[in-house]
Amino acid sequence: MQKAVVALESTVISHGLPYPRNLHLAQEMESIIRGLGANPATVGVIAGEFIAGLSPAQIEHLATAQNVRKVSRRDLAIVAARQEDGATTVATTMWIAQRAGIQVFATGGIGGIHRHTGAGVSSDVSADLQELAQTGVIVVCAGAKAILDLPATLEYLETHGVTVIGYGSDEFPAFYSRSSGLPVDVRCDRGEEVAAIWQAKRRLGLPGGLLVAVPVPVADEIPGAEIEPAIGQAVAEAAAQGLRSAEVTPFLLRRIAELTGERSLRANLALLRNNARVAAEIAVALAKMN
Ligand code: PSU
Ligand code: MN
Repeated sequence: MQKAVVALESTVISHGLPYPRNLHLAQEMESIIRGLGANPATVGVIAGEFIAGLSPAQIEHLATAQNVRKVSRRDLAIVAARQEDGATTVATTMWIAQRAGIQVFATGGIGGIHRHTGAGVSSDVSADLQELAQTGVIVVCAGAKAILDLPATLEYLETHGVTVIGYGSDEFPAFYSRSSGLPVDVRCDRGEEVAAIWQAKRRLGLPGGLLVAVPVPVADEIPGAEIEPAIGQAVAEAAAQGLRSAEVTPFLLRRIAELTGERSLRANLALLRNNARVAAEIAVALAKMN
């Protein structure tokens, strides 16, 4: 039997959570995965080298170092040529995981299409979406934050042939909240069901990833109506400051955490741990089938 492996991203460590919670969480996700019989492989860039399976010291470095570049697809060649360190997003973690032969990846929230603040449709579309369309990795997340335009994000995934699975859920979850009012394509309640859909997709020769959306645990949920004022304020501030490109998402995440305090941090940590568990279940089921 081939060994089950779960990839983990590092942008959430360097840019998504405050120190020292980021470091503890990264260590905890690895130990949850080990406890379920799979190997964790935290992904990142060290001195220009793409690594799937960072050492504890390398994880600590990315958790503490200042000014670590957030590496999306467009940044891969820059950090490689300049031998820089980097924290990988969902897009680049998928790309590196696939090169390393890893099929399952646990994260918190994926990037998506941002809400538009002025006239027209937002042109801020995360590279995560395009990566899901072309790179063959199962991504386990808690949906996407409602800082994004969730209907537009799901339309994009549909257009590009990305199957969206609700894990124990008929709805696409909205990160802090368990529901968004938007349906998923199919519901699965066990890792084996996800593994079967993945195997069928591969057998059919369909390219791209699979998105598995797991609602935040009930005890840590923040209902949409409670989180929405903070989201609205953060989105308005980002627009007023004229933020663009890679700085938008980290700004929104930090402002919402500031505006909602310890509670949003607790929800964020709880859903990351939960996603590590679900990803390990899927990876173990997949290893048994192979
Ligand atoms: N959403 C979250 N937490 C995160 C991110 C998104 O709730 O930490 C990070 C992930 O690494 C994701 C990236 O891949 O932000 C998306 O950034 P952008 O919107 O700039 O593509
Ligand atoms: Mn963006």
